[in-house]
Amino acid sequence: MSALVSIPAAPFAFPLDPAHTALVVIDMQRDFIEPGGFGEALGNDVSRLTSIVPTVAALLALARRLGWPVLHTRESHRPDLSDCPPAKQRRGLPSLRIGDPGPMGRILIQGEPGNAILDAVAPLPGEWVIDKPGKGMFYATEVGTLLANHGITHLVFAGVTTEVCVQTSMREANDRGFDCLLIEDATASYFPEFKAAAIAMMTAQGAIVGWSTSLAALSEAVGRDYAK
Ligand code: C5J
Repeated sequence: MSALVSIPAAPFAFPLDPAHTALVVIDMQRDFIEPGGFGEALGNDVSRLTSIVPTVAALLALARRLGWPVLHTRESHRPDLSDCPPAKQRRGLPSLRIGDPGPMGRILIQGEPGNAILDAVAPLPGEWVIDKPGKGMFYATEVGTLLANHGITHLVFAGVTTEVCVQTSMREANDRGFDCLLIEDATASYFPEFKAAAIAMMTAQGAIVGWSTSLAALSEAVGRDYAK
């Protein structure tokens, strides 16, 4: 372990190990976030998701400046749906299911326009991009091996949606022994009450799943103690 940086956070200061930290950006995909995509077609108000894009971009810039590895995920399936359990495919609106033609190509299918990450927060060459068939980033992916091979012990989380893929991924990471910090203003839900509840649940009972803080608090602490 290298020198820890104390990040003001809830429920108490997060002990960041900057030399062993990666930024995880969950599912910043056009279909979830852009007006006219799958998320909006399901009846969701996407403005809550679009509003975090500048903050996620600023967080990415910070991580890149600090030299942290960056891992981007996409919720996506193979075109033949062989990695999509029938139980998952049956969910949602009967007229808009995974694999069906949607407003931006086939819904949640790899390579379709809607499945792409937004240009404003797009991966740079060399960053890790993981296609995940589940809500959690460890299920049926190489994420565990990748993080272990790079000695990562601490994860900073951003992305959408807070209570679905972000929370599931954070819980999976917590069970695997990672210390997890969620950046509150770099994550969003279609339902503000679900975002608040997810953060409350994860940080309760002495950080039972992990910690949360703001981008400003993270930025100021690493700027002061680490990134001189
Ligand atoms: C959802 C996600 N909400 N990325 N996916 O279905 O959270």
